[in-house]
Amino acid sequence: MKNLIPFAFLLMVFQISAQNSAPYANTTLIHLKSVSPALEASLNNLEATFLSCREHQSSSDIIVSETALNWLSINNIVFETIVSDLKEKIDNDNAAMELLRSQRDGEEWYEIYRTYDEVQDKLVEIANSSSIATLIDLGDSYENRAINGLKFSTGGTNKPAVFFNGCQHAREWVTVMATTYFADQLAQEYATDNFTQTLLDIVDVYIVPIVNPDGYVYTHTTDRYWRKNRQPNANSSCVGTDLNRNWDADWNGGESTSTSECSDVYVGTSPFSATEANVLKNYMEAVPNLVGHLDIHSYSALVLGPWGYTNAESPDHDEIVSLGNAMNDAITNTNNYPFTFGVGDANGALYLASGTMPDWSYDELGALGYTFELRPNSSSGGGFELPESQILDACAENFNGAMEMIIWAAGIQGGCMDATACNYDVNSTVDDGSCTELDECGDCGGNGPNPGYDCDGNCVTGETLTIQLEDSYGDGWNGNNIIINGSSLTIVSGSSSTEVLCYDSNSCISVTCDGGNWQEEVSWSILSSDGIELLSGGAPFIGEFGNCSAEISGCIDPLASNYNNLATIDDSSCEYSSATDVQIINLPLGWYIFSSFIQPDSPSIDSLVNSIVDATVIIKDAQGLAYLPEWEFNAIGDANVGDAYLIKLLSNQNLSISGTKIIPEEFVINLSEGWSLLGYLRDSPANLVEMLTDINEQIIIVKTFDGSAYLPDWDFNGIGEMTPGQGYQIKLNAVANFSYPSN
Ligand code: 0X9
Ligand code: ZN
Repeated sequence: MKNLIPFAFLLMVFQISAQNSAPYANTTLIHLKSVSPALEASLNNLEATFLSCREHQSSSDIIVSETALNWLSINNIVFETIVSDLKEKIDNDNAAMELLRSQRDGEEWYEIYRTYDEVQDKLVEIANSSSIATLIDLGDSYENRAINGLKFSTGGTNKPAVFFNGCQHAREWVTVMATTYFADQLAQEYATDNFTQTLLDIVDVYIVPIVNPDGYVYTHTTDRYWRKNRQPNANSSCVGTDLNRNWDADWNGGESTSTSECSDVYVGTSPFSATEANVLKNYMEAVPNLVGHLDIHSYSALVLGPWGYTNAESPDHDEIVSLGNAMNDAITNTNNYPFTFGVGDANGALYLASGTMPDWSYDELGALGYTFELRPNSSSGGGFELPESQILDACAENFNGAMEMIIWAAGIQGGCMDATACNYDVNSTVDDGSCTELDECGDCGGNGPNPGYDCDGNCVTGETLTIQLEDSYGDGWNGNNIIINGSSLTIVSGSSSTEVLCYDSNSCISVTCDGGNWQEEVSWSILSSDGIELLSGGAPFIGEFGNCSAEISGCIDPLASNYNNLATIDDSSCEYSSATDVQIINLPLGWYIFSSFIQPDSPSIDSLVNSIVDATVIIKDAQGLAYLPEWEFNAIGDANVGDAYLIKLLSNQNLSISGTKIIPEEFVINLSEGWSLLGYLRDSPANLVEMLTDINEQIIIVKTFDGSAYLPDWDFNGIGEMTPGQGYQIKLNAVANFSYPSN
């Protein structure tokens, strides 16, 4: 696998990953506000998978079959639908991920979820580029995959050591990214940052991103929500042990455990009966002077300290709370994404669990053993499928939290040691680079007054608005936020809240409200300083108020004789003096795939996009040849009829193409085996399956720029209609040619 060239590898990933949705055909992801043990038992009988985590029992995210869904409705049990067709959601996520992969050259490693093989390669790369990181091989998984990691050490013996691992649970993909990022960043900071050098001179650090490689691979190939390892069980057709129930600390103690082989929390036949738990145990026992351990999971946004199996206080309670709070604050302060720290069941935020890894590392090795539950905080934030756009934020949060454990292990007090700085800390023993200055309002490290206010908190521009927030159920806004010109407000708990904001009445104020569960309970209104209601609504909501210029409709094509330069939306009224045919293509900000039904008068790609050149970053053809306006570099040459092109723009644009309209039925499109970019040559939308019926046998997949896919083998058309102006990525198993039907 390792030696395959990247492109072939990339295609393979998609072929296999398309099937990890199969177990979720005809299932729905729902959210229940309260789950009694009786209800949990009934749902389990009707096929339900609890995605567990935060607030289990008092509220839960559950994958249910159609039968279970009907049963809930018949019994009048109130639930919220998060994803109505889970299989389609996984398919769409896979297609979107694949599109990201095909558009990027791999340099943005942490912006795409990575496979086991990619992580293995990355660990080697980090080891090769760092003077203090060595690749460690802890042992093999049940299916004989290597469990690898990195050891950071500057030499010496019996130094305090800390151990970090991700992915005991296969489906928790972001933990693999976050632990790999942690290792990568640590290596880079060691090379450049004095404070990190000081830390790593004192402490040895072990990082193992994937401790359950078989399960992780299985979530890519076969079942996106697999949790356990892949070890068969005697006398049962059900596979796998929950690694985080297989450790010898209150093993099989009954807190979120099961002795049923089919359960997601199956404890195994004895402590360390799971190959991977045993490999980890042997390795960790041999690390001298292990003082800290962090087991990284998702999702719930929590920091958890020992014990996990009981609410009784541990012998080192005070120290555990102090480090736990330090890690929790470091995470939360990274991006203001709130985490919660707790021990035991964290005051009901989670549940107790017997036989977990951090309880074992604390109990047996005397290392302070913690669990992180990374982003998101709930299923409505993506659950185990944290959007790829948030991977880097999650990685940065985890990095700052984990660094606190290294700082604690080093036994130093990091802080600002410059006596002239406003945050000078007399107690610090090492300067951590945090020294800062007073801002114009006299706040140490502040950013000056909030927009619209002076340093005393007076509203200096425009008016003071009153925002009234209500929740009809009385339990807060459940993750929803109203964002008014960038200021985010919510009700944390209870039924109402009143806030004030300062705004400039000469401007246009944008308002959105979204992001959480139970949106029908949400309402709000915005009042002017003299009590007049300016806007009101619920969730979801997108709108604006204030001085927002109305949209003007008209002809927006500069080539037309009746071009209206004030118009913002096209009303199809454009008239052209000559017999020239024109197509206006609406191109969105970011990446898009476009094509045209016009044979352009001037076909070279640079003259084609001349009117939008300032907003164009790059255009690529199917061969990867590029046009880069900034460099005046055009490797594409002329645009070909029937082809489509990838384009990246800095803002929305209307591209006008003039020339001669193509007669679709007279134009033969030749497609090669493998990937191509296919244009659409008709002037009105039509069903994709009907358009491509002549080459259906050869099609493996067709995709759009936004990740929708047509998969003939699965009889799945997530694209629907082909649209004029759009282009499509298409993969064929053999060469083929065809023509579109007539307009
Ligand atoms: O159940 C688990 O193993 C962990 N949660 S997850 O959703 N990632 O599976 C939590 C285990 C730690 N629990 C406590 N410390 N209470
Ligand atoms: Zn987990």
